[in-house]
Amino acid sequence: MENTAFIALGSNIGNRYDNLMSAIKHLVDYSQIELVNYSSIYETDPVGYEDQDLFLNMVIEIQTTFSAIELLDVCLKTELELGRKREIKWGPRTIDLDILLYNQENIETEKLIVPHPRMIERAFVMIPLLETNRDISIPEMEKPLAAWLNAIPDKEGVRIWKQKNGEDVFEPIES
Ligand code: GSY
Repeated sequence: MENTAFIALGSNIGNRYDNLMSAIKHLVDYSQIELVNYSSIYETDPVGYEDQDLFLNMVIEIQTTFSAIELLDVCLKTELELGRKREIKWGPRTIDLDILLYNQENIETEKLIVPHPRMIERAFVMIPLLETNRDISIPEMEKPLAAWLNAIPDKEGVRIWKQKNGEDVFEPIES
């Protein structure tokens, strides 16, 4: 499959772990999507609207034959199928799927901006993203992503919850 994309997942309603795993299963049910790598799961303090429950966040790397816009539609459909209702902006959510990177492309349409415009400010995105690939870079940015992470202030709000390769191993899809 010719395209590589990184997707951030977050959940802070219901069984947060099941929501993350179900979202990944929904995505890989499409023959056009293959899971290549995934981060550990982190428990994170809410950013933006702070009076809400803690999130679980992670990042996955996929390969896909979908275009970026098709992938966005699949992500939105998955959010809806898992019961997400868009109510309060920045508020609690069953599942949130954000396309962070799509190849090394800069995409700017009404529906989708890639690289995700707020990703480099968010420790809950950058820490799992860099776990999947330490050398990752963003199109047209001189510094590697790891250098941006150093500048983010709220890293203590992101704590490991389930380590990918620890004793408490998890696998989103059975191999
Ligand atoms: O942008 C994703 C939804 N979201 C999150 C999140 O996933 N994690 C944390 N820690 N805070 C958040 N605020 C929003 S909005």
